Amino acid sequence: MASDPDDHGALSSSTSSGSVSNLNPNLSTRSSSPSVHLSSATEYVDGIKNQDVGVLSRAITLLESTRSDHRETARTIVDECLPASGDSIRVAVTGVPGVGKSTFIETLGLRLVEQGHRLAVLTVDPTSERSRGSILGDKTRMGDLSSHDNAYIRPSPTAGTLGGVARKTRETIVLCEAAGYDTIFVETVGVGQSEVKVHSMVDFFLLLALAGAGDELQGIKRGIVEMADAIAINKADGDNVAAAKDAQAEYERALRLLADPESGWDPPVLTCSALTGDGIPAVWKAVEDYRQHTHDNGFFDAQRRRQARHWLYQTIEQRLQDDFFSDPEVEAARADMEAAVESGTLSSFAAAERLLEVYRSSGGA
Ligand SMILES: Nc1nc2c(ncn2[C@@H]2O[C@H](COP(=O)(O)OP(=O)(O)OP(=O)(O)O)[C@@H](O)[C@H]2O)c(=O)[nH]1
Ligand SMILES: [Mg+2]
Repeated sequence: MASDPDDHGALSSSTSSGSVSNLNPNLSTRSSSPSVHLSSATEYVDGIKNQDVGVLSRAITLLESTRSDHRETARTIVDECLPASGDSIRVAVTGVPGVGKSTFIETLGLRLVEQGHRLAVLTVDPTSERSRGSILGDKTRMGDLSSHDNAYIRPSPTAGTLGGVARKTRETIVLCEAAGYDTIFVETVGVGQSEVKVHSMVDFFLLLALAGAGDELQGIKRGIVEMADAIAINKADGDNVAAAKDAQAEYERALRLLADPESGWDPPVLTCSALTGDGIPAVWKAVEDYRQHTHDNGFFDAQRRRQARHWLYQTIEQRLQDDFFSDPEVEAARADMEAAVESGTLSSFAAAERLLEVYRSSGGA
């Protein structure tokens, strides 16, 4: 149960908008229901189960809200959707900025929806500071996909800590599955901590990489390569095909040095072009083969159970942190404690104990 050092809970989420109507106004453009006010969680759940995209979008907006009454309703919605969720494949698409994640999702996604799959695309963005422009940019990049009836694209919430954003993404997966989406793609934006969070909510972790593997392997943390269930060298097109093959061999060598994964699955290294579509079906075949393999050996369900346990504790941590940092008495005492720690008159540990004492005696615990 690792705590996230960058995660300050309510410290930063308190700067986000508390009003549902202000959040993500550029959501689904295909809302099929009029914007009537839905009051009860049951109405939301019914709408979601009826595959009403407008209701789904508004339920996700509730999840993202910082208002406690919204969160309360959202928690009930998630609870009631849970039994209808889970029948899906959840795939993380990761890789350095510009590797082609969005283009890859667009190309593969279009194939899948045309085969009759229902696809939800979510993003986890640890920077949390993206301008509206780049979010709209992503939607434009996935233009054909986002206008398809079988696809639902939901950008990351624009505010909140990584821990908070990850929890919301995890809950959003539940709602999307209850709304009948059988394939979930989670695109991570940026590299580092976000991959670790996303790894704990997906069945399959796809790492996109680029040719120039020598440099590339150093840029991508070893831990991220270790999490990969497949690596696809993207942009294997035009003059870049030979370099992509070299990179493929290099990654294969790198993978051989790693311990065998617990899934018993041998992660393949493939090449593809999200632009031309070359090699994309083979990447999807790897996902399907993995699914079959891990269903047969029990790893698929075991991993989901472990993830559910992980999120139990993540949620507790997050809630405790939020409660602590939003406590007015803690808030009032913090500046003095910080000053004492900085001037060396009090140790960090003693100051922490005092703040926790303030929290407990204010009725927080
Ligand atoms: N030649 C070539 N270009 C590609 C390919 N895939 C993506 N690109 C281009 O690479 C650029 C970045 O692609 P994106 O799909 O936005 O990359 P991303 O990984 O989603 O980027 P971020 O979301 O910013 O992290 C765009 O200009 C794409 O057109 C490919 O297979 N071949
Ligand atoms: Mg992208």
